Amino acid sequence: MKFIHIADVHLGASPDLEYPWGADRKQEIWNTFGRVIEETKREKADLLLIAGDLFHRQPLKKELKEVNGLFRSIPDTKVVLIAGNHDFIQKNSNYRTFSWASNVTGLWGREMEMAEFPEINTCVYGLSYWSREIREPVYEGICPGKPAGFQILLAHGGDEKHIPIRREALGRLEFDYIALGHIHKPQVLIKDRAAYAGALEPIDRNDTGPHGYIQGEYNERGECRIEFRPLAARSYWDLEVSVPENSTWFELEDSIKKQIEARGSQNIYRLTLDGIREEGAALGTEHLKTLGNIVEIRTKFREEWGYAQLAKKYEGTFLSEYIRQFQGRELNETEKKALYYGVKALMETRRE
Ligand SMILES: [Mn+2]
Repeated sequence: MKFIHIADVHLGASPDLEYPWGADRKQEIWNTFGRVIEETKREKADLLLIAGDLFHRQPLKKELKEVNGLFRSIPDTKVVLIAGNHDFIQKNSNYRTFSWASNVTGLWGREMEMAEFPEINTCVYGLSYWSREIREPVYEGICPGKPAGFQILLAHGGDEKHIPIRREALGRLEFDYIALGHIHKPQVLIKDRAAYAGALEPIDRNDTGPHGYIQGEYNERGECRIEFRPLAARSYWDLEVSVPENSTWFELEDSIKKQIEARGSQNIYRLTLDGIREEGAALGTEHLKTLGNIVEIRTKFREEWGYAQLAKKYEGTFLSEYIRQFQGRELNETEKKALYYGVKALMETRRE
């Protein structure tokens, strides 16, 4: 029995809208979901598990029509899904009233339900969110009703407001596999037994690293094996560039460009400049954002060049006096330049 486990697709989300690449993100999330369906077909998976938050908010009818069309295109695969905290079941939820293709099972109840698939000797258990938050650890102590076959729990949560999940408690549950959603970072909680597939596409800049889906197989000997497969169109990465002491601004730009090229120019970067001089940061880190998909820039200043340190080091001199005039308030661009060039001039006279 072969299965594919995805979670937190967040269809309808548009991350990074204020950035140039943001215009494509909404469509990319839909496209990657489409590619999962293709993978399911190519792998001839028996089961597609969707562990909540397929949608970023309440799904519209026309959106469900698209999703259902994709599900209908894989008639040999059973699709089982639950609603998470983002797409929770509201009074008039389209999830419940929609007429789904015959291979689709939604476990929409607020209490645990079971879907049985005798042809693949498998049962899938799960419940849906009926509110934005569930603070009770509702998965603790539940047990599968059927002793034989492959028993799967489809679960969503893992923080204090969204069904707290303790790893030890999960370990005691008698399921063969627990397909988890809600935490966006893909991670295995118990080897080959419980895992978060992670968000299919990263949804915000904190979802760093690879994203994709989990593929699993359950054999006749009752053994389960899972593996993570990256599929996302882009990922967020932390990029730390150390700035050599005597490097020029052009060399710095060049080095950033090369590193972005090497790690994939489609990816989105959180850039940290380590050892940059304070005046460099004042003069143009914003401009660096044009070198690639850079979502934020952090600076770690070179110790000996921090203005505060300089003022302390040269206490009682004109240099220190000069720096203090600019301290303790927000500086405008002209003032930043005045501070920089002033300090530069005073430092140079000191050396003579
Ligand atoms: Mn969630």
